[in-house]
Amino acid sequence: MYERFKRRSDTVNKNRLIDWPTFIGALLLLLLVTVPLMIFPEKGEEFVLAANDYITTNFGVIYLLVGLGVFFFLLVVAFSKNGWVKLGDKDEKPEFGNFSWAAMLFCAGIGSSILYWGTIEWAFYYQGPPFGIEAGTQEAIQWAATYGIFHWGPIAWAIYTLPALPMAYFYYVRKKPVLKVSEACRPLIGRAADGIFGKLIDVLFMFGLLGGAGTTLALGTPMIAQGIHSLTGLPVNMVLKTVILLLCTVIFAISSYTGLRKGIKYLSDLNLWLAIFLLAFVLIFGPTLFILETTTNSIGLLLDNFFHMSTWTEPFQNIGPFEQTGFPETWTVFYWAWWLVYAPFVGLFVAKISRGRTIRQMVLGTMIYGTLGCILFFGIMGNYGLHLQLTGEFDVINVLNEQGAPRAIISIVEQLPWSGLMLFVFTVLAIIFLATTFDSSSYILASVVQKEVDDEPIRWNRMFWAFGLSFLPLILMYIGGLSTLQTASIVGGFPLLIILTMLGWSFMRASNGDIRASENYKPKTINLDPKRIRERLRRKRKNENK
Ligand code: NM2
Repeated sequence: MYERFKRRSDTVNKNRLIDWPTFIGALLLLLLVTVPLMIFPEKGEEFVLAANDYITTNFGVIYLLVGLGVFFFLLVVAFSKNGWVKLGDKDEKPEFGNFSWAAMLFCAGIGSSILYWGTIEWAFYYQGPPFGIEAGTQEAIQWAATYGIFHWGPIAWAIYTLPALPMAYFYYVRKKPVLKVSEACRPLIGRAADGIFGKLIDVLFMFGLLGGAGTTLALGTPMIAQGIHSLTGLPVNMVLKTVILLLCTVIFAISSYTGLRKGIKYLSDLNLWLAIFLLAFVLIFGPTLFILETTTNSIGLLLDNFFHMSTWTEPFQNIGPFEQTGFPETWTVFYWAWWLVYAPFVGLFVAKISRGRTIRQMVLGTMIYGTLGCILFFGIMGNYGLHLQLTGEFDVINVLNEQGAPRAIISIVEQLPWSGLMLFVFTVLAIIFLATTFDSSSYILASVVQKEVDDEPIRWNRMFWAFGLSFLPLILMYIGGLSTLQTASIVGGFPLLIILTMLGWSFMRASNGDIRASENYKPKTINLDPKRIRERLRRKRKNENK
């Protein structure tokens, strides 16, 4: 009896931890956006597309500048005194080993989209190259193999890493048991973090993430469906897509339910091993030399042109004889916006798993492991497809243009030796990649709607957001509004540009202040005394004359 009573009162006590205004605010905002889209899909789509056009055209340059700025900022943080600060107590060892840490961070931040774009992105650039280069030329092909790596490279990972700084700092150094974006802005906005402004920041972040996850599902589900169709012959229809979505949801719900140290960790490790197997197989049994050469060449091209690519705005578009390709808006700006809506979530997650590391280890680890992982996917999967195209073994571009990207991706995998097995591995990997992104997002969404997160967010709360994450895309998939939601999330993520800047600023303010106040702080400036210098020189001359 007492036990039952105690359990009930524990639950009631735990429920007090829920931050209801944020919880309900996020739900309301979502309904506010999705219900009109359900009732007026066409008008809604028109409006969202126009808003997207307006933002990417007029503010595209800001996205590019923020991307580059964040990259430099993180390098400065990593190599300055701020980077040496330990996230945790003095003698604390990292909570997770390097492999699991890298696996978790990669699998949280990267979903099935890497299998999608990693395999096919080159084909889009092949046909629509950047910098006004003619399509199909050797130069265009080199860029086709390179641009994907840039869009999934150091700047993209820097956007992911920045929010982790203040969040990890407040959680493990200042020991505030709150995992929220608003909390990380506190040094800048003060008490407003507890008020309506703070709630708005959290709700906006949640809205962006739910929409960004919608984009992931919109890309991942048809690709998995194509894989299952090729494996089993089942027709690709709504029923199959719904079953896939539900299956993924069940997997990531279980993973999220069992928590960080069990489900999320094991699924991430499995994810990484399977990915290593796929990549090694394609590298060994595919055109190994071509893959190595093209990837190496792409890395060089990228390093040579890093600044050009990160600042290319296509400035003379539509002026005089110059035609607009829209490349920067369609690709780079879209990508930065997509990484941005995921960034606070990945930041919160990276922060949570980084106990016992220094800030410098966290920052460089995320940027380096993340970029390397993406290079592997784009270099191996992408160049395998490119090789099929160039040798004429398989006309990827034709399938892409005639039957769409999911079919083209699966057809590329079907060209591998032991195609049945490899298709199976690819499809399972896509499902797990999806699940590992969604288990950590539901974990983080649950943390944000709690006033405090003791060790892990409350279980029913984690479950609620796990199902919430796929419920909305599911409905939108039926009425055909999913692509509108994607665009809406990119538009909705616009305020995150400001929030990101606030997060960086807030970290610097807090950490600089704390470092200065700490006992073993030594100021870096040396004030030289001219009198003493003159004295020293005089003595030296005297000695020499002797
Ligand atoms: N990013 C990395 O769909 C996914 O793979 C999740 C996508 C932002 C482009 C993240």
